[in-house]
Amino acid sequence: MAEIATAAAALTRQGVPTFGLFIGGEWVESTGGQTFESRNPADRRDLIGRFQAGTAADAARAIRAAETAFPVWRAMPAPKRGEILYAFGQLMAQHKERLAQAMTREMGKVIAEARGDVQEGIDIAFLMAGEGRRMFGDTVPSELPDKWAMSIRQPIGVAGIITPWNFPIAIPCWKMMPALVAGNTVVFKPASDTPHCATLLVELMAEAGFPPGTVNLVTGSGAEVGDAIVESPDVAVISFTGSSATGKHIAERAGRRLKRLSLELGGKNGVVVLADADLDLATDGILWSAFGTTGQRCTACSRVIVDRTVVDRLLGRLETRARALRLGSGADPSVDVGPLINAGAVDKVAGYIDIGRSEGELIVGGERATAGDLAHGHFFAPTIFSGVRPMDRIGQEEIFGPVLSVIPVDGYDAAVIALNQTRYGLSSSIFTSDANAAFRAMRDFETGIVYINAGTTGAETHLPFGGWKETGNGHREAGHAALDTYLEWKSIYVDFSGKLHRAQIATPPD
Ligand code: UN1
Repeated sequence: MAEIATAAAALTRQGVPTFGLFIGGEWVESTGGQTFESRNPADRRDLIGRFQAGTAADAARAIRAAETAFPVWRAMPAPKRGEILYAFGQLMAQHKERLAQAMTREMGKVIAEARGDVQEGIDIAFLMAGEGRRMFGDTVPSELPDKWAMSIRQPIGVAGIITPWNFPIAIPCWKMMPALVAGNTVVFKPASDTPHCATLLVELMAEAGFPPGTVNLVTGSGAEVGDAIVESPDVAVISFTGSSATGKHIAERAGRRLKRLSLELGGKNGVVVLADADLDLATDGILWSAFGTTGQRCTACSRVIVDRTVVDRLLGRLETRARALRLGSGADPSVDVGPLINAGAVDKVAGYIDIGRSEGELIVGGERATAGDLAHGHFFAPTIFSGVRPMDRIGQEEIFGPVLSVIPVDGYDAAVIALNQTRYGLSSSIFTSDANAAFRAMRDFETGIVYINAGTTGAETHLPFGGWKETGNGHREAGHAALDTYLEWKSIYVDFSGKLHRAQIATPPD
């Protein structure tokens, strides 16, 4: 295919595009000589290409290249670094359709959502380009006469960027853009389900003018490449988005080295529907956030906590609309729900259906979708359980698929307790026409993101993104808050009195 006959695919063998690692500005083979395949989850017969199964030695090479590039990159004025980010944003905008098509083919999300994913990458590139002209420190009065006090922010060093497959363009950009504008250099390890998206992204970064070694790409497994990045004493900061289990594994290793670490992990996001809600609007918001991206968003709604007096009316609407959703290849613009990412994801969702049958009542879905061409992909019917109790497993555990649990409660106070009764805290929402209830929710919901009269997805890149409790470890992506992960503070005191000044102790007499 013409669109993948690119620099990265220069290693093509026997007609199958074979993509390289990107180290020190060059596309190279892994020292281990092994490759792995990437296939279309909507049709497993469609082979996208072969990718390098990177090794710990490849990671070490990439880290060395990033270390070598660091002094020059950090010395470039931040506004100039920002100009390269801006050029990269423009290139992404120019290639938006090509990137979106490649994403739908490799990851499966429907094409309109893939375009949105690329757009989030463009948005953060432009936002962070502007941060190159801000990156504020503080200038404050000193407590002593003839003394200047200020703080500035400086890059940390090499950033290890480990990303998931569900937002294969947006999330790498959320992490790499702030890391780079801050003056760090990057070693990027993408998920093994979406190496092609990562490769296309890095190709555009090279074209935009990021100097050799500033951005390095190492595809391969978490156990081999990811661990090597996390364990390396030469990587100063790690940013990871993915499962809680992997997050804990990384946190233990990074913690032993006192390494800075930003984690974005699981979610069990809930929508509260009060008795006075607009039920048609609530239905739209719930369906979009539960079954969009086939439920494979950190922000996906997987619990509806609804006032018992309206549960039947809401369920009726949800059931009718869920039955009408069209499954298929996301490349077809009339399709609503694409495939799950891989066979493991299908097995995991199927396992939760068995659990759900014993805990609640299955209203719709509950099985693999295999009719016609769907048999070639990883499809699962949108599923709704009713009568779920807050502490049931399907009401507590992250499923990361198209499975929605409906939990009836009595009134606002019971809804808040149910909503907060989870170890996660990423996103939440409330549908109500009562302004007082909306303001209570803004105060009471224990999540990093709260929506009023909208579903749980749709975060914009200029506000902080991240979760409370076990969803993360207190850091945020997006917004200027993202810079906190990638910058060190330096406080500077300039004494122009010509005398010894002793802070917190009286100034000596003249
Ligand atoms: C994620 O699933 O990790 O708010 C990111 C949203 C998107 C980002 C989701 N803007 O759903």
